[in-house]
Amino acid sequence: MTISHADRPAADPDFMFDRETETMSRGALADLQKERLQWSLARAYDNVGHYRRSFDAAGVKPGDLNSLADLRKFPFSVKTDLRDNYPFDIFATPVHQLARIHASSGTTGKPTVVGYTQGDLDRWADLMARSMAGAGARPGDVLHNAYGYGLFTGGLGAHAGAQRLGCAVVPVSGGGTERQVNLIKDLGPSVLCATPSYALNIAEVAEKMGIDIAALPVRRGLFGAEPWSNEMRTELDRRLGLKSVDVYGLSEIMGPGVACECDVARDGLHGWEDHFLFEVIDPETLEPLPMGESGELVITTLTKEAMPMIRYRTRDITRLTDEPCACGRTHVRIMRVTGRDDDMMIIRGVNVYPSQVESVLVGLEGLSPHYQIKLFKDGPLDAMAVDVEILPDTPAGEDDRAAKAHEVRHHIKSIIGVTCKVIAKLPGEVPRSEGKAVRVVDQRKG
Ligand code: DLL
Repeated sequence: MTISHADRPAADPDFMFDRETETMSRGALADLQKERLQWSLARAYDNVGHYRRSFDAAGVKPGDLNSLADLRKFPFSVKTDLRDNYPFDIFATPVHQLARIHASSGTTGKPTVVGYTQGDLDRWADLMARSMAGAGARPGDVLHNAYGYGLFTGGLGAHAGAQRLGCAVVPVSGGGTERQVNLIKDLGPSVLCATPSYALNIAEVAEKMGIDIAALPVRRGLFGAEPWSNEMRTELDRRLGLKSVDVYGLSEIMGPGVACECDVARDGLHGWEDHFLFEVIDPETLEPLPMGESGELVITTLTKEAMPMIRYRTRDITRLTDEPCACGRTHVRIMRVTGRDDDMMIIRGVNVYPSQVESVLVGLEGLSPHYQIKLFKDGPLDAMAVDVEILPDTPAGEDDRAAKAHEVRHHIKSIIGVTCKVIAKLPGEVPRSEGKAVRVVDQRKG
């Protein structure tokens, strides 16, 4: 059977899920933020022992907030606050009033547990629908959701948003990639949701199966949950024949849909300021940085009932811009998250993020976009080795690969300024991702 979308009404290119809020004046947004911030601070202080103690220790009370700038008087919160209050003590709602609980996988130590009231879930679905519409999804679209379902917020978060927008969701989750490709061929989704690394895996498996996804109806990719570069975007757009859009979020704050690019500009992710307040701080001095300067993103929730987060340090490195956007949305843009400050490697005195290495590798002639970084000790110093992979139809002899490795090493040195080891592997030898890619393997211990 061939897929026909001919009976579908033409989609409105200017559609917004919530135009009134998305284009609200900056003044009206600030008024709304102040009112909601006062509510959120009071909710946290009155219901969560952790906030009561930390506000008291800092000598501040919710009533001290007279302007948005007064938020600076309030203490930060960090991930260990969730672990220290495991599992439910950071909640402002009794457990029997919760509607959902998610958790991080917790490979090290205790998982981080996050909770939602029904109202929180409704607002999350609205914000994800808003994000998806901004990215170019429309009511009536078939949406293939390859974010993992389960404790990870990606699958269920995207699912609820797509349903709220009026899409038909294919809840496929991650893995079983050949089956995913067949479903994409047979069901003809117009939107694909996945991590960028899994989207790349889908593209590769489809090519091996002789299926040209670029020739199918899929026209938008909503990719996020991990750092990715503009070079990777170009690669995914080309191989999947779609326009890929960056979506950001974190479980502690909500899940996916905290911010999303619009498909008009694809230049920074609109952070939904009616529900979150964004700051960027210097991670060393903890001082707020002026608009436009790069630092650590700090987020305060304005409407979360179950788990208000006050000045939460995300560890994500980015910058904000309030320059007007071509799409007409007024909400501040969070520029592409280059990485987390705990992902930053210091190699012979040079600070390097995995996504910088990705920018250099993706698109180099004869190389596939798959890579993995290994950190090891070279005497007392940290050193970096990069596994890259040659394309199937390139010369694969030992000398050929050594020459390729040498060339890549030279590019990394001249662009990032760091000396590293490069190993050119055979096609398929670098591990493929089914969710968040493992970009760095730390071999420094043992
Ligand atoms: O990854 C939520 C999500 C699901 C976002 C699906 C987008 C799409 P966590 O598992 O709690 O939640 O991981 C959050 O992932 O602090 C960032 O370090 C990273 N991250 C998320 N989105 C992006 C992105 C989900 N677009 C952590 N670019 C965050 C770069 C991202 N990093």
